[in-house]
Amino acid sequence: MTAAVMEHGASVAAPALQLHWPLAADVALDPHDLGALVFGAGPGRHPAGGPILQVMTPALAPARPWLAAWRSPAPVRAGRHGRVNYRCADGLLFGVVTVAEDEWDEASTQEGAPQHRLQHAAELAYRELFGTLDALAHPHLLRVWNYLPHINAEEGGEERYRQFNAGRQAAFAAHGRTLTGEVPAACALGVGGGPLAIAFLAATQPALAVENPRQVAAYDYPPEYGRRSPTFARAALARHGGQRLLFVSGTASIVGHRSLHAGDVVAQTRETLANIDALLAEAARLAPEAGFRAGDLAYVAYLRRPQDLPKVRAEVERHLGADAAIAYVQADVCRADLLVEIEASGGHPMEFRCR
Ligand code: 3EB
Repeated sequence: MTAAVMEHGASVAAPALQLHWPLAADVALDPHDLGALVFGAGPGRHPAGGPILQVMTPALAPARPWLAAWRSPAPVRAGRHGRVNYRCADGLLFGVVTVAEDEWDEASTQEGAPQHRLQHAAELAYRELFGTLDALAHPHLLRVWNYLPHINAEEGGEERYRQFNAGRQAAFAAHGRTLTGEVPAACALGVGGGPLAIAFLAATQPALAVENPRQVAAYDYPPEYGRRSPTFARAALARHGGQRLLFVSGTASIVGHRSLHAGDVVAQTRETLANIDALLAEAARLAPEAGFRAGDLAYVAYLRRPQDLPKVRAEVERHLGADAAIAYVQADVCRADLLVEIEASGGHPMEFRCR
């Protein structure tokens, strides 16, 4: 097992947000952790104490359960608001909300068919999320991790990812939030079961949304991808004390608004990495002093087919080097023709103990 600790910038003003990736011998938070996502742990392991999102996906590399924990050296305050379990410190708030699809919400606008259960669950989850941000005065949503059971399945005549988009957008609108422009970075992956599971990072200070010049903004996708557009930006650039943080959304083999290289996981991986490079160039244009470099980011790669791991890994290592901080998990991507999605974050110290 190797551990790499990378400091970005010689004089990062404390307190700085950090990312820790321990193997999950026990699924628990450090007292300084804001919260975590845990990948690859079985459904029987119920994490206790604090906002830990259990992502119901097999871990491919490392092939053991691991945590992505966001840590702040500042004193952490923990709490619950409605369905949201959260911790906050020094202007940042990490929260987790899950909604089982058999729950019903009277406050939902209930547009769409009643059998669109994931739409209602998404609207409820995001209403809870925004209610928490409003109540705790952390209005700026930076990054959202969305995990949807059976994302590509049809229900009530519509793909479940599309239902999710409708419910998410309805909640943004209900809370008076913009549907374009300054929207959060996000990812949306399909998992094998469990509730709709969402983790998020919000702040007292605003971030800057970053779009990819190679891609149509997701909120401008044409209607062929669903009756409501996805509400996310390609990346979010945030300032936290002396840190410049970059959250790169889940990125796939999409150019313009079209999926490219159907069936070819190697070409899809290359296109995805080209998209991330274009986004980093755009971030460098907006924040020239931040100096985000592809080789310095922390990555998670989601593979639809576990057997693609050697091919994807070879492309990634050719592009980022063999020492890149990247973990691989199995998950379904939000379009049925996509085989891989890669997300990243940068600008924070990280400790990567996953090899
Ligand atoms: C895409 O670019 C691929 O619905 O929140 C990537 C990141 C994707 C976030 C979301 C979806 C989402 O459209 C899928």
